[in-house]
Order: sequence, then C-alpha cells, then structure tokens
Amino acid sequence: MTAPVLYSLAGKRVFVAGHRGMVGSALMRRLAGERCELITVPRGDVDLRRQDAVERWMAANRPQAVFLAAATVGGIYINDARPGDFLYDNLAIETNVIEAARQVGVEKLMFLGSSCIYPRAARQPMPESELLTGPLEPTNQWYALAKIAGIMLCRAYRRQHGCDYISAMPTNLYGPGDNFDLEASHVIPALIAKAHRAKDRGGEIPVWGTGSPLREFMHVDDLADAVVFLMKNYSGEEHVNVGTGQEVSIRALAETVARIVGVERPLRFDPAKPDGMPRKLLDTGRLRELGWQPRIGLEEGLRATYAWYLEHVARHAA
Ligand code: GFB
Repeated sequence: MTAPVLYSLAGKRVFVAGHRGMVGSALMRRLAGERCELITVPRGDVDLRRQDAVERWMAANRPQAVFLAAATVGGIYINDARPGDFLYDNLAIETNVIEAARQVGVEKLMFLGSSCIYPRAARQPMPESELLTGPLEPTNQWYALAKIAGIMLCRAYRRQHGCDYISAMPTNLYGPGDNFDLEASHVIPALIAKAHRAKDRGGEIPVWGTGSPLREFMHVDDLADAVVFLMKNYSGEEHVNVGTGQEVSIRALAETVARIVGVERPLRFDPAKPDGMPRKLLDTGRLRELGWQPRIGLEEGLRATYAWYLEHVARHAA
C-alpha cells in the first residue's frame, strides 16, 4: 500500500543544498520531473559553513522546501584522516541551513544522513531504533556524530517550533558524479579506478582490508527517488532508513567490479588498511511499508557507473 501524499512539491520553490555533489545532482535530475522551481547556490557564492552568509541567502531567496544534501563526505580513509573537517563542516552546514530554514518559514525540509550513525555492534539488519544504543565505529565516528546531531536538530525543531523537518539515512551510495580520488573515495569508485588501471597497465588490483566486511550499496538515482518519495509521503520525528536489503562482501564486490571492467588480474588484499564496520545492513521495513522499493540492481548500477567513469573521468585523464 502506498502512503497518502502529505506534501506536494508542485509549484514550490525548492532549494537543493549541495547540488553539485553526487547526491545533490541525482536529486536535481529526479526533481526536474516534479513541476517545482529548483533553486541552488554555487559554493563560491555562499559557503554553507558560514552562518551569516547562509541566513542572508535564505532570507533573499525564501525557498518553501529544502533538500539538505550538502556535506563533507568521503570513504573510510579520509574520514579518519580529517576528523576535524568531517565533524566541523558537517555540524556547521546542517545547523546553519536548518536554523536559516526555520527563520524564513520553510514548509518542509529533508535532512540526509548516513547508515554510519548506528553503533559498530548494532543489531543486523539495523532498524531505526538502534540509534544511540552503543559506541560508534571509530573510523567514521566524527562524521556519524555530526549526522546524529542533524537528526536530533530536526527532531528538536519539530517539537519546539512545529517545523516539518524529516531525516533519511541512506546506506552506502555510488553512481554518476562519485569521487574517484583514491584517498578520498568510497570503495566502489576506488575499485572501479583501480580495476581500470590494472586493465590499462597490468599488475594487481589492490583492495584495502581483508575483503570480509559486508556492505549494502544503493545507486544514487534510487536514493534520489526514495528521498523525493519520503518528502511527499512521510512526516514524523523518526528518521527513515533507505537501503536495498542486499549485502555483498568487499571481496565479492571487487570480483564483480573486475568482471564488469573486463580485467583478469589478481586481487591483492591489504590487511594493514582498516575494514571498518564488519557489517552494515539497514532494516528498510519502514520505507517498504510506506510503499517504496529500489529498482536498480548492483550489477546494472555498477555497469552504468563504469560507463560514466569512462566518459567523464578516464577520458580526461588519458
Ligand atoms: O566505502 P568505504 O570507504 O566505506 O569502505 P565504509 C568500505 C569497505 O571497503 C571497507 C573496503 O571495509 C574498506 O576497507 N575497501 C577496499 C576500500 N578497498 C577500498 C578502497 O580502495 N577504498 C575504500 N574507500 N575502501 C564509510 C564512512 O565507511 O561509509 C563514511 O567512512 C560514510 O562515514 C560511508 O558513512 C557511507 O562503509 O567503511
């Protein structure tokens, strides 16, 4: 059964914060079909970490709905290497945008978090109720803490100010527009870039950690569809998990990526690099009950992402 439409985006002024990022640009593509007026601001004009600048821009532009997809993000290595940036930038961006939205009377706001908000030893698959039930995974605790604060700020503003601000927690994402820089990236773009390099130049395909961690991956176009669905059909204090329900080991993922890239070179695991969470599978029962399901399978999504990489990254590097 599909939940009733609670909020219509039609004819609304909709601000996508972080519209150049992988998630923000997927939202821009998805929202193009919604008959709403999309507004964005280049990073060079307004640094979302600066409270004055954000408040001035929001007062001048007065959006009615906001998708808060702006964030400092990255994979397991960069999260751990730049804890100050991951904590400060994300706290600043979310507090500035959420408070400025309240000041100008934004009707509805969607805050985007991450599945790393859950404790390292959380029950699997992880329901929304696992939040704050135990210690965080050390490699991403700074980012996770900032995202937990964002969820809580939305909840607090609902209670104190009656703001219809909601939160969605996506699983690990990938897709067009991802960051393929090997130090900063997540595992899928890293493996695509490494497999492509091995195809070009030979050698092994280096894989961080033991290969045994399990991860759930979602194509960013599915995420964008789920988030727009929730914006229209969900209102409540509790955040909502967004995932596929399918998990894969990092070893199996690396093998799949190598097959899609078309390279037959050995994988070389590096156990000196961190594994991070042993398992990170979301319980997506709530989202499914509301009536939403993913459409893009991992194999199909990886093929599309490799095609995007060839067109937009490898071609320019050649
Ligand atoms: O994608 P990833 O960095 O995110 O790593 P997390 C997932 C798994 O892939 C880890 C392994 O076990 C990595 O050790 N891996 C293997 C690699 N090879 C590579 C590689 O070349 N690059 C990378 N990056 N990983 C992030 C959090 O954790 O998840 C963020 O740090 C965020 O805060 C994101 O929440 C969704 O799932 O470990």
